[in-house]
This record gives sequence, C-alpha cells and structure tokens, in this order.
Amino acid sequence: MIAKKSKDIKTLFEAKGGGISRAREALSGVSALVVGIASTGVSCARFLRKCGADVVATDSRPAEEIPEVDGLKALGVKITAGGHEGVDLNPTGLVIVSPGVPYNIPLLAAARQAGAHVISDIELAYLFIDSPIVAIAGTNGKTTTTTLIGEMLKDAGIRAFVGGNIGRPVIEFVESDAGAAVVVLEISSFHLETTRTFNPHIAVLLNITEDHLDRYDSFEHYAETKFRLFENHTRSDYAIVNVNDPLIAGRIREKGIGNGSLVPFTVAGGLAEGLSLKGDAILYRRGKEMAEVYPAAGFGLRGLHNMENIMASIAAARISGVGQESILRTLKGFKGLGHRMELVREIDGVEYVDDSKATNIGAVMMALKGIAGPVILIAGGKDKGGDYRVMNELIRKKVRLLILLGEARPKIRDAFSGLTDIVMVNTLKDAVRVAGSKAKPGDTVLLSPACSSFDMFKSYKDRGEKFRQEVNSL
Ligand code: UMA
Repeated sequence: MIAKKSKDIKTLFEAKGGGISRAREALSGVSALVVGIASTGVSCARFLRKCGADVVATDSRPAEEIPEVDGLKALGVKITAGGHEGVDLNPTGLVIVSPGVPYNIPLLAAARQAGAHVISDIELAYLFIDSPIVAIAGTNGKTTTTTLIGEMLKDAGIRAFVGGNIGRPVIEFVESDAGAAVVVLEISSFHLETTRTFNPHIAVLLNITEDHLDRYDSFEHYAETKFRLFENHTRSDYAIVNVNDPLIAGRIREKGIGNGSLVPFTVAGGLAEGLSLKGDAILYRRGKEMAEVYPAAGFGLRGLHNMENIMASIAAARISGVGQESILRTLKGFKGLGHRMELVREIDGVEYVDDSKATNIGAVMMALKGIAGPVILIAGGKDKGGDYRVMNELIRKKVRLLILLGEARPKIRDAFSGLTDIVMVNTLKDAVRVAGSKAKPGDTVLLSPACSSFDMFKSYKDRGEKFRQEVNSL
C-alpha cells in the first residue's frame, strides 16, 4: 500500500503574515499531528481543521480525562489518547507540540527522524501574524511584565493582544482574525525549544536563575534555550535585557545577544545607555536624542524585582509608541497579580503573605530579600531539580522557622539542616497552624515554596487559595 503523502510544507516557513487567509492557503491538505490535548493542543487542532488540514491529536492521558475530545472529533480531528503508541507518522509533515510535552519523548524523536517539522504553537502562530510582537521571557516576572506592557498599550489606546504562557494560546489570535497593532506574548523556555523563524520585534529578557531542571539536562541548557529568543533578531529589532543578571551580562560580554539594538536595564544604576536607577528616579537614555525621567516610587508594585519588571515594561512600551503619561498612569494604578507576595491578612502584628507563584529558588530568594523582619517560611512541593543550597545565607539570616511540606521535604531539610529550626508537616493546614502558633509580632509568615504545586494541588493558584482559606480560618 502506498502511504498517503502530506502536502509539501517547505514553503510554509519561507513567507510570513497574511493572517487566517494565508493560513488557509498554506495549511489546507497538510497532514498535521498535535501532541498534547490541553489548552494549546485544543486551540491548535481547531485552528488547523478550520484551515483544512488533516489533523490527528494525541495525548498520554486517556480520552475520558480529556473533556474536549468529543468536540474535536466532531470537527473531524482523529484522536489517539491514553499514550502515543499507534500514532501513524507516515503522512505527517507538521507536528505541533504543546509546551508541557518534553522535547525528546520517543514520538517527537521519531517524527523528526521521519522528516516532519516539529514546532511550537508560538512558531505556528508567528507564521501568520502581521503585527509586531513584544515577547517577554525570563525565569521570574514574566507574567507581571507581560500584563503591565499590555495595560500600558491599552491606556495609550493601542490595540493589543496579550497571550502565550500567560494562559491564552496565541493561535486564538490568528483564528479570531481580529487584528491588533501589537501582539504581546509571554514566552517560556518550553516554547523556545521548538521555535524556528520566530522573531519578536521587541524581545525582553528579565533574568535567568535555576528552574525546570527536571526537564533540562543542565542549567546551561535551560539558559541557552532562553537565549533563543534573540536568535533571529535583525538590526531593526530590540533586545531589552537585565544587565544586572550576571548570566545575561556574561553572555553579552562573551557572545553578544543577537543582532538587535541593545536596550539594557539595571537596578544597580550607572548606565550611560538604557534604564537605570538614580536615587528615587528611573533614568531612561537612548543615544543623544532621548533622556527621560520616571519616578521609582509610589507604585502598587513593590520590591527590587518588580522595579526590574517596571523598567523592562517602560522600555517595551516606549518603543511600541506609548507616551510617558500612559506609562505613569498604568504604573500608579497597577496593583500586581495574585499569589505573588500578596498580603493575605495581618493577625496580632504578624503578616501572612501568599507567594505561591514562587515555584523556583530564584523567586524565593527575591521574596526573602524584600522582607525586612524575621520570616517563618512555608516551602516545599514537587522538586524541580535545583540546588537549594544557594539560599543558605538568606535562610540563615532571615528565616526563623522553616516549615516543610510536600515531596521535596527531605531534600530541602538536608540542604538547610543546622541553619534554622525546621519542622516537617503533612498538610498545608498543619503548616499554617504551626506558623500561627510560633509567630511573634513583627514576623512574616511567608508561603514561598521554591517548588511546583503538582504533588498536592492542581496549580500554584489552587495552593495559594488553600493557603488563604487556612489563614482566614486562624
Ligand atoms: N502530554 C502528552 N505527552 C507527554 C506529556 C504531556 O500528551 O509526554 C499531555 C498532557 O497530558 C497534557 C498536555 O500534554 O494534556 C500538556 O499540555 P500543556 O502542559 O502544554 O498544557 P496547556 O494547557 O496547553 O498549557 C500550556 C502551558 N503549560 C506549560 O508550559 C506546562 C501554559 O503555561 C500556558 O499558559 C498555556 O500552554 C497557553 O499558552 C503554564 C506553565 O506552567 C502556566 N508554564 C511553565 C511556567 O510558567 O513555568 C513554563
């Protein structure tokens, strides 16, 4: 039997833009495989069918656990669920892989071997987007910065789509055919593993600290993946980067950071070009023609890491055409996002703070640095393979009591033993009770786990909500 041959898609990557009408021309008759049927996979499968592609979607979860299966089948998507065995790669030319699916599972290795183009949803969408893209990457601060830039554009009356890792798959933008003056995307390293021609006009890199080491074979591998953001930059693009981050600064010194114009920022001060702090002000200088001053205080966002997010947002918004007034109005009105250093309640002089979004070590370090008094830290969850000992100094100086929870408990206890008092608990309820019974006025009880939540909770949001409930029942 002669296998059905997929339409030749080589030319797909040679053109760009044209929205859904070019997508229909380019994708009609293409055999596509969608790997992972969660929010990204569902939106990509739907889009590809709309464009006339033959679509197979596969997921390791059984069909009964995937609510969207029936809807996709009704659109003509063929489903292989409960594992990837039996997926026929023969006619497949295009493979769209969800960010949560590891890069090298056997199915994807076999697809590459068979000559298929394995790309992320970000790359697929990019091929058809006409608007300039602002992409925000970094280990921490991505969602806050992405949201801020979106709000600044909105305040200035500039129509923007905001999506990506923040929770709204970007292919929905292409599918809607709504158009926008700017597309703002939160980009994770998972996305960047499988981009190819993706080239954001404005690329922001906030920081790189250890994360996702359960997925990457080394920290260098994780960092290199993040630098792919700049890979296709040309001279007309912009690289807005935090030069106070030692890894990013080192990279710029050694290899540069793509061919775009460099817009550096730092909270350390003293830059002749870019954004830096001087006393209570942010100075933004570009060449001889631009020198602007913004206040560095009086905003709802607090802490040095948020100052970095603010600087990056100012630069991206200004380059996108937002005026200073809109920027300031947005910064003054923006209260921050939930589960990030969020004050839940104060009881008898003790502040209870929800930082459930701190799913890696760097985020916890930033949280501890931002708190002046003693801390009772609730940490632990699903380990992501990092080395907790980089926090030793901060734990010794700031943490009066460490309450550990979840799968990572023994590993964290071993890392910090002898540095502070440590208590192991089985539930978040017990963690909050122990914290409440030991806290003294002036203390901060901080949930900042340094781990993902999936061993005990649905998500970091779920963990944060449960923490809030327990604190409110104290
Ligand atoms: N799966 C397989 N085979 C495998 C492994 C997984 O089929 O070998 C399946 C899973 O059963 C699941 C699907 O693949 O059904 C995984 O999909 P997904 O995790 O990519 O889920 P989506 O809903 O598509 O969410 C993704 C991003 N998830 C991840 O990167 C893990 C979301 O980022 C993003 O908001 C969404 O796309 C829309 O763009 C979340 C995230 O945790 C917030 N991101 C990481 C982070 O911020 O640290 C990078």
